[in-house]
Amino acid sequence: MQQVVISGTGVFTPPYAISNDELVASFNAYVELYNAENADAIAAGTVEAKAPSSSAFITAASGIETRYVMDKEGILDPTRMCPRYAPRADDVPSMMAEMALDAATKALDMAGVEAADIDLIICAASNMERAYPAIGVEIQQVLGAGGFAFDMNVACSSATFGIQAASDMIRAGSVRRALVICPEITSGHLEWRDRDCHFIFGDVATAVVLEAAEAAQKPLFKLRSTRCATQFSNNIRNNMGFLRRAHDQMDDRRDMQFMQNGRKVFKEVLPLVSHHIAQHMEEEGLDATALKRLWLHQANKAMNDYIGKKVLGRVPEPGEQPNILQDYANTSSAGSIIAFAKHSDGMTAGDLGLICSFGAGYSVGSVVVEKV
Ligand code: CO8
Repeated sequence: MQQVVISGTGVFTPPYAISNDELVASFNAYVELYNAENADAIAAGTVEAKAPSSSAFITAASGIETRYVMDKEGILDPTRMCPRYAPRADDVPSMMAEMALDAATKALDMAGVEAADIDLIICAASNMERAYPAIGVEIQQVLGAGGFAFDMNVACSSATFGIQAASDMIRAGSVRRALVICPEITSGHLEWRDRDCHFIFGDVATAVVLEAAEAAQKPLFKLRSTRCATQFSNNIRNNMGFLRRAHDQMDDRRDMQFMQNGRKVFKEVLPLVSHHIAQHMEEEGLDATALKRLWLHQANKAMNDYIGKKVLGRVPEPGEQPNILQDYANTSSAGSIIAFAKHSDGMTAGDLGLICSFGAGYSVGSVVVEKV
């Protein structure tokens, strides 16, 4: 069996940032317009008035302070409340491929690997810009990579599930070098008119280079082991799909965007993740207290504080469980990888760390790495 290493990471950060204050100002302007337009129905009790959002609530409930997006104007326009992306001709790279190219180039540079030497690309994300051809195959082409590529969607756990799939193939010898890329355009499937969730997500792309250890010039981390688990739940759901037309449902329905029961997710996912990590450690014969760094999924600061304490058996020291959600918000599958890419310095050879994602499905993925 081949030993697998991570030798490069890359993060593409979109050009526009939206602060909580900017987001709330536009949301509240939208609410005023909505309530004025529906004043009669609200008075008659047939339509519910919308309540305003607040920056103080967002920061306290989530830890999020700002987010990056691919378009700011459309999102902040109270008469629109969603990004505006011009359709692209078939011979122009898609948005996901463009974002992926930036993150992948950075990761390849770090690894000292040529695109042509990559023989597997997994485009792992919580939504694909189109049904087919696979975005991964397009990325393979714009990057100039060899081998083969495919798309996979396990929502927030797409990156860790992608890392497990790629590393299993490297171990088995069917590929030598892989890129797991997570281009997340969450702004396209977030309901910006819903105050319960309008603040949660941001856009980004991440890339990770995985190689057979004997082929790697600049190994950063050995991959010790991976574990994936799923358990069906409707508490995070998006019903947008190709059967819409057949269902005679072409209208602007709420369930065609991201929906969640945040409180239930909070309560149900925390024990699932804590148990998953404990079991992974036990099966590996590792004591979780030996973990020097936790790069957790970035959905909610309180969730991460809880998991960090549960795993280490104490409140993590500053830097042991780095968060990036204050700057990037929840970027679905990319969150734990941004934390890993930006906060893996200061570790010494032999130090262990854990990348862990969790989210819709439900899904949980964990990756134990050892600093080279
Ligand atoms: N401003 C002011 N008040 C608000 C707002 C707001 N924006 N929103 C809600 N409130 C009010 C509520 O109405 C409620 O009022 P009341 O008590 O009078 O009823 C009060 O604040 C408390 O509301 P909540 O109970 O909902 O607040 P919470 O403390 O639970 O915080 C969170 C809400 C932050 C959403 C929290 O529940 C949470 O983080 N839950 C976990 C979420 C999570 O991890 N989800 C995973 C989703 S990510 C994923 O799986 C990927 C999916 C694919 C990507 C999709 C991309 C678009």
